[in-house]
Amino acid sequence: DPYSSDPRRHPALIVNSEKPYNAETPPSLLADSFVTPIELFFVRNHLPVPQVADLSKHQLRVEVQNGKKKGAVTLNVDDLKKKFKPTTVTSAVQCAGNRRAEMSKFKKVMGLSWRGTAISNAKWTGVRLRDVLIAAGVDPNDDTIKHVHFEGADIDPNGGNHYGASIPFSKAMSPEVLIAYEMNGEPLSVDHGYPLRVVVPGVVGARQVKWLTTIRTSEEESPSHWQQKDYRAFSPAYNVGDNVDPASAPAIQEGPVQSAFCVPAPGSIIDAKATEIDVAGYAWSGGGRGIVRVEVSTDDGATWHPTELEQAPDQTLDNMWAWTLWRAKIPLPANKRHHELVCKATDRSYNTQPETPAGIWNMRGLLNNSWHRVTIDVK
Ligand code: MTE
Ligand code: MO
Repeated sequence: DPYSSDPRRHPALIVNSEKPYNAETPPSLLADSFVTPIELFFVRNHLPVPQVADLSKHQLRVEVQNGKKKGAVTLNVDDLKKKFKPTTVTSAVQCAGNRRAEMSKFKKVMGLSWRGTAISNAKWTGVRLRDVLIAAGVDPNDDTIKHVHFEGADIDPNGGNHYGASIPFSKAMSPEVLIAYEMNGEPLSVDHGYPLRVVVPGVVGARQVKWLTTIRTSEEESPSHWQQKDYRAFSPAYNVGDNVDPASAPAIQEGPVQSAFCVPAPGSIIDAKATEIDVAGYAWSGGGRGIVRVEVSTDDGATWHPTELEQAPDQTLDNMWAWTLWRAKIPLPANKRHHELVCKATDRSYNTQPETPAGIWNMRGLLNNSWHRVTIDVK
């Protein structure tokens, strides 16, 4: 069993699949802390967790081009720590498949049935990818380099391929992109990429390669299955089972504006005399676009209530890599047996969430950012 050496996990995690291990954070715990505790951080593994036993033996190979000249350097974790300046960035990781279950309820899609908490927020420490690329010989102005590839140590027991992904060169050279060795001040945990992972703030989880072994500059995107075939949101014109040309949709990088409730839990029961309810949740947008507001409605969007936002104190609306937590006490309409609460966020570009999945539906169930709804009962 290639999964027999997988690490132990926190029993509170909501498991979606055991082999490979995929689990999300219980919503009520997620909204409790701005920085998600390591053991409660959601886990998305496509393959068995690789064995990276000895830290001193883990090698990172950096293959670069400079014009037509090719070169490579090999660094271990100590080299990274000694040769480059450490940097810390608070950044949320969201799986592009977060909230797929709701999209599938609208109309069936393929993929793991994530509810609303395939997202977490951590304080990542490492070295800038930019510094490592430059030290390896990359000219920041080299316009023959278009993409930077990453490869993980995890390997498909059937096909023999490693997990891999790429990001555009311009993003790779941005100062927020890290080769991280710590999360929340501790060494990365095994599930989150020990000893090294790429952290690409503002971009979907799929590009933030864990158990990093190789970095490579290129004129092309990564040849990896997950870059070429998966993690593309196709047109709603294509249904499950259709033969769709992967080239008809680009590989997802930045995600759209998102928000969801963590509190109340769906199906909660409140007292008939209650006139208000506590609500809380998260919001995030891709590309570092800060959240400017989150609103909640109890009448399907006819009227809206503001919420209070908690944001990273060291980040601005134009560089907001961390998520936003939001909370409020919302007045409840009287004489109802059920309430349906709705939330939506607006980002720094004034993008907001679509009301339903109808226009964004795609066969893979990716990037569902429709208004999040939670129903509660009155007793
Ligand atoms: N990196 C490797 N090596 N293998 C993987 O399966 N999954 C990706 C990404 N990096 C993956 C990976 C996906 S799809 C997501 S959403 C994030 O890791 C999840 O990060 P987490 O498990 O630390 O929450
Ligand atoms: Mo993902």
